[in-house]
Amino acid sequence: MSERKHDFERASLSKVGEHVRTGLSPEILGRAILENLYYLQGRIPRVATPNDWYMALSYTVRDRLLERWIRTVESLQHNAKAVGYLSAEFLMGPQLGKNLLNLGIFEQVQDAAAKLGLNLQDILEQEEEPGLGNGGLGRLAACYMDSLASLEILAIGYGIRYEFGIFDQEIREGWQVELTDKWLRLGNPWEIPRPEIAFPVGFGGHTEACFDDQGRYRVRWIPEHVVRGIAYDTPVVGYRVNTTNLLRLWKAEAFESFDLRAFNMGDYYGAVEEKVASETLSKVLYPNDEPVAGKKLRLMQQYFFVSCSLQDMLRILKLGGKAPDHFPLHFAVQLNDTHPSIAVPELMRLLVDDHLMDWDQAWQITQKTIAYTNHTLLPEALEKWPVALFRTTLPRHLEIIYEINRRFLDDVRKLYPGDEGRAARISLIDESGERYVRMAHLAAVGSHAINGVAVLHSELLKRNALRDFHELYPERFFNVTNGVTPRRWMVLCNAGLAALITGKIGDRWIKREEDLRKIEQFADDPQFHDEWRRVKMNNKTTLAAFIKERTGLLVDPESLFDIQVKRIHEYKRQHLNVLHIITLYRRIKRQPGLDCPPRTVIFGGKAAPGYTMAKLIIKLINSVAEVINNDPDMAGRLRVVFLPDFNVRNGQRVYPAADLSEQISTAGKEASGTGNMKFAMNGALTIGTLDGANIEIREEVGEKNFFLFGLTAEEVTELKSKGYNPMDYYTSNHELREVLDSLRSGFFSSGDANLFRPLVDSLLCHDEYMVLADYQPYIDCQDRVNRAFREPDKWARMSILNVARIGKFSSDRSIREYCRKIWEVNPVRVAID
Ligand code: NBG
Repeated sequence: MSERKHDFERASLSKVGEHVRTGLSPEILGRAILENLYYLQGRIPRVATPNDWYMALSYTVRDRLLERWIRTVESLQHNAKAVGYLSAEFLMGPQLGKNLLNLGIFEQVQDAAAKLGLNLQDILEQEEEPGLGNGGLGRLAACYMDSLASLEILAIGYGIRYEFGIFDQEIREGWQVELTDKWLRLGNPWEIPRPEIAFPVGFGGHTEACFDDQGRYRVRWIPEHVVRGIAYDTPVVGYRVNTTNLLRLWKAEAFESFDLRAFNMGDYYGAVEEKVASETLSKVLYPNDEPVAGKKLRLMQQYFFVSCSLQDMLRILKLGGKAPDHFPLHFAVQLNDTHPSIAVPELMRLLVDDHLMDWDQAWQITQKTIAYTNHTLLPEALEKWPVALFRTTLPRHLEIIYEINRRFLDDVRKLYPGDEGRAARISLIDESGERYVRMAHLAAVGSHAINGVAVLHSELLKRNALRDFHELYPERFFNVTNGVTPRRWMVLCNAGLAALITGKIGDRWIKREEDLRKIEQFADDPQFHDEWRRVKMNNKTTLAAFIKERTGLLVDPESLFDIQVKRIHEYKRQHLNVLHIITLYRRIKRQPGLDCPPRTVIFGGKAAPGYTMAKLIIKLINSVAEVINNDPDMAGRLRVVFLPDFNVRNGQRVYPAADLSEQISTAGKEASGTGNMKFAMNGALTIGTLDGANIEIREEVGEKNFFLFGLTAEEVTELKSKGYNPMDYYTSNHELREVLDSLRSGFFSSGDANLFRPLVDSLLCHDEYMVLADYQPYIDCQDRVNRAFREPDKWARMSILNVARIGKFSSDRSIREYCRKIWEVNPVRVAID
């Protein structure tokens, strides 16, 4: 009936021409914007605010996504196999520009806006980006959503609709100050709330065992309280295809608007408190880089979104008339790190307790369905939850975990009789002191596939963190090197470069990354060099203006833009970069005629609020900047900038303007990195260590086109085991000693000799990340950079070759690998009649 009505509407509409909700001509778009302004914002143009226009335009674009979206969801319900991507973070970035690009209506909308006297660029600026992630991991999930849709793979991204995303960063007197991110304040035109798609999620309470009337052993969980997860859906349209997938984020609400029982007893406020407590669940994103302590709310968040998501997949299965044992035929569930690994016992619980399936069958289904991606080797970041906390929060899940573990350890002991050391190491429960549930082990047992995110990382995973698992199940281990979407990270953020490339080789490269190779033939073409440099200069000029606006500092676009943007962390070694800056500063002071190109060193990145050392590194950068930028001897030679509030939007301004990309983590510590790929895609040359995906980038672009320095991962381990003494480097390296002494003397802190003491002491006493060992090789490598920058043709050639050979790092390639190696899903063409 509703189908017929739909058809009727279409037929009648086609007679009158374009529909105001779907038409794509500038005239119709313009009319649609005005209608939405009036009917959805309740405004007329004369009094409309910039946000009103942004909302009106966004609804206009969303209207144009809806038919594609509805058709895609239909395909899902017809049981084509889909990916369920479970991630506690989705760092989606601004949506409007990306949707215009993927729909192919950028120009039309620009025209329509112009006819209304509006500037599209200003409207784009208006959007508050959904910062529902910390950094690489969350942004990876967003790039994967873009590629999944663009490759016509059906997928649902499942996560949490945090009311407050990652904090906004301000710099006051050189220190980071965190401000709450109120991204929903002015409304979010992209999401559609689905109050009827809601699931109960229990917490606490106890379990009761019994035998049912057929004599089967059953367990009932009686939770102490129950919250409700409501779906909020955002469409994710692929590039120039119909496929429009779902990003389904869960918001927590109280189960009833208020507890009637409490209300009747006169405890109105008690009932409201319950409501408030339930809603706290999806209030705020936890910043990472803090030791994963027993934060109960965080565990509750993880269980909350995982339970809703699995219940939702079971619902979709049922809609298609399929029994729960069809789960792995219709969904490939990917765990983005261990944050969603509670999915293993939760799927078991749903199948065994709710659907009355027997254990063995449920276990088979669980393992066939789930796969796990590891994103870090840092021991302090490997999640573990105190057993005691688990017992009070998720008592039934703890029982299930114990049962999984009992069976698992039985198998292990059969294979390695008498090897109790191994059993203790591999157990899901860490019993060496206070007892903990090891979430990575839980994810590994419950999955049919385990992967790292770059070749080196996957190897180290097998060799160290999951060694025992690898010995047991070598066939479960894979590597899928990360990638980033060229739509956002080239076409959208670097229109000049994209136009230049497309002018030479056509635009197929936007979907077929291997096509980029075709620009290699222009690597020695002087005219192409000129155009290439002109694009870069334009981007640098734009960034310079932005730096002026945000920091008040004037920087010269002719200087070498040397950029490090990423989370602030000791292993990423922003402080090594600072040691180079101070070295350069001292050299120029000592020898004013020193021949080196002018440099602007730019930093950006947030520090976790509880990570004192990272915050001190931000202060250090700003203090050094203060001295250098105010020293007349440095004019035209050296500038240092800390660009506050690095996020997706600012990233789009930064990557296209870089000459040099700093990827200088201690080898073996950065799982992959993805900023490294974004820089290279935009023609920056990398100075980097053999870490994460740097290794593969260097392999692809050619070692001559990459500035390599530093210890290898093996050398790091070896040096550590031999006994690393940072003091040796301090005493034997005169220049390094002076640099560190200048920090200790208070020279960069207005005479306060104590300010940077914790940092210098940590370098001299432990130097966990081997900054001092890599200091001299880094400085020497920077000298090579200086020499190369002096030869513009050589530099342009290297830059062109970086872009021409970077195709591998498109997230389309990563997603194709996941589809083939792990998910066994195929593209489905979504038809629109
Ligand atoms: C991060 C790694 C990065 C990697 C991204 C995406 C976590 C836990 N890990 O190196 O540090 O690029 O994940 O895989 O955020």
